[in-house]
Parts: sequence; structure tokens; C-alpha cells
Amino acid sequence: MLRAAIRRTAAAARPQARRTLSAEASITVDFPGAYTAHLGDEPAATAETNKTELLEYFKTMYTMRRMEITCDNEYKARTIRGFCHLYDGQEAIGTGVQAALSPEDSWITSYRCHCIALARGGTVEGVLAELMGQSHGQTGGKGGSMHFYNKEHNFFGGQGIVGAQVPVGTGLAFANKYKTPLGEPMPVAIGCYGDGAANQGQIWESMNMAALWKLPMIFCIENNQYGMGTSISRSSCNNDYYTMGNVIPGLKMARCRAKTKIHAIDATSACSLLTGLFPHRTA
Ligand SMILES: Cc1ncc(C[n+]2csc(CCOP(=O)(O)OP(=O)(O)O)c2C)c(N)n1
Ligand SMILES: [Mg+2]
Repeated sequence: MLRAAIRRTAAAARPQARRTLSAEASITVDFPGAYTAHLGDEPAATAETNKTELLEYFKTMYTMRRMEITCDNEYKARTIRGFCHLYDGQEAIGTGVQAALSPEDSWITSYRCHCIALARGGTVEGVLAELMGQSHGQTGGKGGSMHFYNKEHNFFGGQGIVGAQVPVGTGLAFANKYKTPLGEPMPVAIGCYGDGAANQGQIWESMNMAALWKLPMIFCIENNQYGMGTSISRSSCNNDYYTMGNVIPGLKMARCRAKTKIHAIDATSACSLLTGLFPHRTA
């Protein structure tokens, strides 16, 4: 599944993929040691991109960071009430996933969803208004921090129950397969969840069904090393989460520094599109 999805993305078969449209000079980015594979081959540790794309990724991540810092401040000022789960430090994942997905692919995530809502067709205004309970918020001011949703852009939330998005995401993958006529490109589904959710029973049940029925499902673990202040070493007997699928190929995407063929840069903004390990984050 994961391997097939990556192969499909790499092939850039679909004409609407933005990266195929640019006629700009290509930049080759190397990120050695970024991947470790389980039950499959590692993809090439190099990517073709260009200045426009890189700037776009940086702008997205920078906007996310500024938005989350504002949310943080407003939460502390009590203009945002209720829950507020921030995504700062993890922006590269959302940005990278969005860059790899097609608009028709389905995306579902945890309560840590402000920036995914932004990436998946939202606006900063819509996110902030939602958090402040305004009717012009992205989900009418009724969802709040944990329940962003955007059906038009195939974003299915925003789930408050840890891990609950994974079986629902597997259902989205099933629907994508069921509804795709034979021979036509099949949208994938991606379910993002944390290290704290990774050992739940419903994850294993979902993986079993996804593997059994060969669903176009990507299980994406955002390992920020903590679940509500409990470190992964105290909650999981296996900290190599990418090896957890007993028949599902896994890929660890490590934090890395990239080098372009032009000059050496600290290109976290480019290469950590595929990063899987992040600094401490608690709810
Ligand atoms: C079923 C369930 N149990 C407990 C909680 C309370 N809770 C909220 S966040 C969280 C930690 C989850 O950690 P992780 O999956 O690593 O995600 P992160 O917050 O680090 O992104 C817990 C236990 C919940 N929301 N749902
Ligand atoms: Mg975590």
C-alpha cells in the first residue's frame, strides 16, 4: 500500500500535480540517510524541485508557524476557549503530505488539525475565526480546535478521540477503491496519528483490513516522542513505529539536512517534507 502510493506519487502520473507544471530550472536535493524501509525498498534519497516550489513550501510552513504562535498567544489571553492543540514543529509533515497528495485524495487526522485545515483549502482567517467560535469560522464556529473539516477539499477532520481517525480513514480508502472504475486512477487515503495512538487495537484492526482488502491507505505516524507528556520509551515496547505493520511496508522518514547540487543549505524546509520525528509536543 505505502509502496504503491509512493510509486504512484513518484510517477507523477496525474496531470494536475503542481510539480509537473513548472518550467523553471530544476534543483536536485539530496537527503542521504533520510529513509529506513521495512518490508520494502527505500525510495531514492533525492528529489527534483525548483525555486518556486521550495518558496511555496517555506511560505506554507512559515504561515503555519505564525498562525500557531498566534493561536498560542490568543489561547493564553483566553480569546480562544476550550481546546487548542498546536502543530508548531510539525509543519513539515502537513506541508509535505499536501505536496504529495492530489486534491481528490482523502486526508484525515487527529485533533492536532489547524494546519492541516489550512493546507487543505483553508485560510488563516477561517482557522482563527473557528477557534474563536465565530460563525464565519471554517466550520461555522461550531467545531473549534479539534473538529476542522472540509469535504470539498477531501479533508475529513479533525478527530478528538485518539486513534479514531484511523479506522475512519481506512473506510475512506475503502470508499476510494469501491468508487473507482476499473482502470482509472484511484485516490488514496491518508490517516495521520500520533505515537501515543500507534499501539491502539483499532489501528491493528484497520491495518489488517487495509492489507487484506488491498486498500489505498497510508498510515502516517507523526512521532513527536510524547503522548500527553509520556515519552515513547515509557509507552511503547517498539519505538521503531515504521516496523509495526507485520505485512504492511513501512518507511521511517528521519529529520535530516539536505544538500542541493548547487550549494549546501540547511534545507529543512525542503527535505523534511518527509520527516517523521519531531521535538517534544504535548496536548
Ligand atoms: C481515546 C482517548 N483517550 C485519551 C484521550 C486524551 N488524550 C488527548 S491527546 C492524548 C495523547 C495522544 O498522544 P499522541 O497520539 O502521541 O498525539 P500527540 O498529541 O502527541 O500529537 C490523549 C491520551 C483522548 N482524546 N482519546
Ligand atoms: Mg505524540
